[in-house]
Amino acid sequence: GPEYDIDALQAKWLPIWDELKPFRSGDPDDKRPRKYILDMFSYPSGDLHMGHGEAYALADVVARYWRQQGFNVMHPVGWDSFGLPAENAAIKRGVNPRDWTYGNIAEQKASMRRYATSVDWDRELATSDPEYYKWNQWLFLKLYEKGLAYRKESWVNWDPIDQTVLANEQVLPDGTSDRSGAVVVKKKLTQWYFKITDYADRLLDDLNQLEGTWPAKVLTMQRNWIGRSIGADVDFQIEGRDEKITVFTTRPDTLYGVTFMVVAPDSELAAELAAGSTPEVQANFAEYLAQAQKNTEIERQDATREKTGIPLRRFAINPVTKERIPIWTADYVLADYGHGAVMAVPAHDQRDLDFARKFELPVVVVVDTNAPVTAAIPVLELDENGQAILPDDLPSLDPGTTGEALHGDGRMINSGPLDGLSKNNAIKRIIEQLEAEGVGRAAKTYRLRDWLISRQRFWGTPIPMIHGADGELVPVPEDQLPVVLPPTEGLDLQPKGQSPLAAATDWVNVPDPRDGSAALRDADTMDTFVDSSWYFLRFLNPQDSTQAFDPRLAEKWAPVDQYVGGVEHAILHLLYARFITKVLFDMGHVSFTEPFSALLNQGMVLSGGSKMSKSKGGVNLGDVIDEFGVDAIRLTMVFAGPPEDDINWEDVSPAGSAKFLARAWRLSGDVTSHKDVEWKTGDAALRKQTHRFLQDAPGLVESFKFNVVVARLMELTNATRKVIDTGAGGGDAAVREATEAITIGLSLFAPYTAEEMWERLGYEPSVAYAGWRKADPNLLVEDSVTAVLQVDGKVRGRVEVSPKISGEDLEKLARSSEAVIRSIGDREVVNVIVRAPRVVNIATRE
Ligand code: ANZ
Repeated sequence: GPEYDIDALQAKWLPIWDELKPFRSGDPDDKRPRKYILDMFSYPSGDLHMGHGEAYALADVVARYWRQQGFNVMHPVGWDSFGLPAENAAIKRGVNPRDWTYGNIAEQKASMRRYATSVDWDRELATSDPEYYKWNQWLFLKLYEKGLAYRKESWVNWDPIDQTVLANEQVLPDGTSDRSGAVVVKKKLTQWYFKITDYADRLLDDLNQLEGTWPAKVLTMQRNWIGRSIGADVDFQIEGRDEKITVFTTRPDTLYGVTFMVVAPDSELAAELAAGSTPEVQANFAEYLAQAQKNTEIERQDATREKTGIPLRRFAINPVTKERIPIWTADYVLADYGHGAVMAVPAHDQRDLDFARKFELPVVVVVDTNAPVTAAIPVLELDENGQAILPDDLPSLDPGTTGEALHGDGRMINSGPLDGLSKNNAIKRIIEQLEAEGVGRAAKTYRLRDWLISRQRFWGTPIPMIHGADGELVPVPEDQLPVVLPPTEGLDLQPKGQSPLAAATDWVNVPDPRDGSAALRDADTMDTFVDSSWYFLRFLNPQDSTQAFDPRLAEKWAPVDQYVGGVEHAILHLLYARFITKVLFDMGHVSFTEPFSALLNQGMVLSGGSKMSKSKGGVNLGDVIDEFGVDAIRLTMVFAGPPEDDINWEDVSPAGSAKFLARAWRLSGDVTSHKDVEWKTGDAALRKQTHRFLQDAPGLVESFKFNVVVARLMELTNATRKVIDTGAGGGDAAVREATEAITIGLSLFAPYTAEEMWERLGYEPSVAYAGWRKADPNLLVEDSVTAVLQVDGKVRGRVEVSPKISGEDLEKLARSSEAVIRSIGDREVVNVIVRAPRVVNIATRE
């Protein structure tokens, strides 16, 4: 017979699907329930790689599954096509970033089409199209109107290789840029920010809604990133300065133990305090600041690093003890956390203690951590006088000597009115006192910083603002959007700390919208994370030139039911998309507050234990597809294990997948019975196995156990083959039934093979329209057991029941048995003993 030829199938079916468009989702009259299934869109920096291959195969199972279950599925695709790689390639190779980007999109698109994910190509979009980025500009203006977009001068993360600022999120834990690998330094610049910190509480609290549908790991990462701390702000009077210094502390209970104060060297406060001090301090300070700025934030927070710092020879007054305490500056205090200053409590904070020991500052214990706070302490032994024998290994309460700060709970000491209280009660009491005296208040602080969105680069969305000659900022009027990027010709794209757009004279010089006078465009472009913060809404009507998205369509389709993508986006992208969604909610544009109801993070495809990438080499997706075919690769991706696990390419067998597909395909050629076969006949065991598969597969898919579904398909294929070869042959109705179930199941993973099988079984394309087959409950009954029904110990009947029958059901059966009813007669039932599934005994009396 004919051979299984995947290349031929690929060539045959792709144009037919193009014609049929079975994955369109836009019909407004479609009455089916809806599902929105989305993969994180791709950055077109080259052809698709193995990671795309995995993510797209997984998301496509979900999309195809819900379609089979009778849903109208939206599964769009697009390109996250602005960003540095295009610009860097342009600089390195002299190509136009536009040509480079759109060339890559064409390449990826061809590969993706061949990969046959069930996407609605009519919804394709690219963020670098003016039709798209116009709406980024609209969004920017809306945020600006609400006071959520603002400019400020501040220390920013500066990538000295790419010559651009980076968001905190783009600085890796080792202090290097996630883009260029350069060691990130600090630079003072005026930049645009989005006020995400206004949303910190909601971004944190709403994570609870995602519990169970987002990976726990991602929820934790988001929570830590937002990093809410609860405590108090305390005001300290400064000698020789009118304004007080406010510090944030999580431990206001330790206020009586404050022995000095520390301000961040790179804070304005430090500069001011130093300036008002001696010339010697001023000189030392300048030197220390320069030193401190060489360190990354990560280094500064490293608890094991030797503490450094200098005294500012200025003094503060402790608001409760009225003691005069020295003010120091040290780089372990960060300028942009809390208020950039700390009240140092060396007895109870390890950083403060390390610092105090190094510079010989006093240590005052204010919490007796040996004093029990609750009754839940070990029972002490008593001596002959009835006195408790204290263990002699109680920890020392002298951190100044031991070097170990006392972190635990205990009873307050040396703390005036707080003495004897537990930590939590002391916190409550002291906050009341501070508030009453007007020198402090309950407060929260977050790790989250405002989102720095401006970039001094070319290939991004121009910021739609104009700088008037009078220094005023004027928004570009909405009817003048989009502000389209100028041509690159004649522009020097080489990074230099200022946007290359500033040199596009014709573009940058504009009339002031207020009076037509000479003005300048803002030359910065937006962080590409702005582009991806709302793209899921643009997919709903990507061609709409009148609005960013249609609120009525958003009402229908959004939020996204299932989002699929890599864990590398666990913080940045997801946080920004959540933020923008809440902003749109507050403006009344959407009625939901979370963009992605469920999230699946696929694992990575590894080669030799490390992530495959263009630079590190490894297996190329196009090559393995050429060798084994699309279906075998897709099947291999889902069969390798649970989706969230990494795949070691050495451990999987695309050749094995191809062999299985050929086996399944061969079944469809061996089925000789007709479509209008008498379904209720044929090999009984095979029918049971088929219906067990139809019953179990949906639950398995919905819990992402795709690999188990594939294993079950393999078993069913083997069983069907056995019946053909040794039993009734291909004419058996059960063989057709099984093969059809296999085809429909396989269409989730191997679309070309399944489509061809469907045709060979005598159906019109496409198998995507086939729908899932319902299992026949009669074929799901397991082998039965005989239960004995007794009355007063005498057997009165027997029934066949499921081995899984509940005691309650068995008792009901017994009580409804005619023989049992007759035997009970008019006697009273006093006791029923049920031992499911074997026996029921009913005891009676007269
Ligand atoms: C006094 C104190 C006593 C503190 C004590 C802790 C323990 P988290 O939990 O991370 O929010 N702090 C405040 N601002 C800081 C800054 N800009 N740079 C470095 N450290 C800063 O940490 C809050 C604690 O970190 C605050 O509470 C403060 O030290 C310090 F037994 O105040 B604590």
